[in-house]
Amino acid sequence: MPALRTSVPGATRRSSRRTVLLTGFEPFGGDVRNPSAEIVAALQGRIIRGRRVVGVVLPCAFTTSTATLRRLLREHRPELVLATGLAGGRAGLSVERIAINVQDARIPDNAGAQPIDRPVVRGGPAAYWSTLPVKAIVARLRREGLPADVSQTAGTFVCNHVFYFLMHALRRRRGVRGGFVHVPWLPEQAEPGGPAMPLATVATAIAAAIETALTVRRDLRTSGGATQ
Ligand code: PCA
Repeated sequence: MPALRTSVPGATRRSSRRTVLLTGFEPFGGDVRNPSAEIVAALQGRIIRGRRVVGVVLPCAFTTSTATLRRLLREHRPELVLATGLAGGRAGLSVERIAINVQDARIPDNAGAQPIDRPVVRGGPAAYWSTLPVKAIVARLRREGLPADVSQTAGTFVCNHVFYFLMHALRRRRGVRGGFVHVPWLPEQAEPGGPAMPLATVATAIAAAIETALTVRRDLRTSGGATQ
């Protein structure tokens, strides 16, 4: 683990790389709840390995989500950023491997925007890798009995948009890690018997993911691939 910096030029002591920024999203697409917003509330202020979690719920809108994220990065200068969102229908946690430079919205966002085949960042690379140890996170969650997989796509809606923007923003901030985890529906939202995970379980999993990202420098070389 690199030595913690105790001061950052222009930053206050409070914000000197002792912060984990955790984001979730407000409900969207007609849902009244979004578990990712509730995780943020559950973990707000939690101390994990000496770092304080700052939790923020982002608007589920292309323009304002990333404007908010840009401001948060400047304000908090976090050492780690974990963005989360809902992927209804998935049975476990999806630790996202890659963000792609496209917006292709199947439904309008909460501001009514529905971009089709537009870049997140004009002229940006096609994709960015997560800089989290994705396989170590999956392994840790599974060890704790929590269903989790490496996911090869975060979609093309607002979650992928925020994920790509985040990795673009962090591309030159050495030592600052970032990534994205999709979470399942809450049992109250899912079809009876359908894939879902209780809020307390998801919050435990996200805290474990943060801890792993703070402590595991080199990712595992285990299979996390998919045949389709
Ligand atoms: N899930 C959506 C956007 C907000 C959220 O929680 C997505 O996967 O893009």
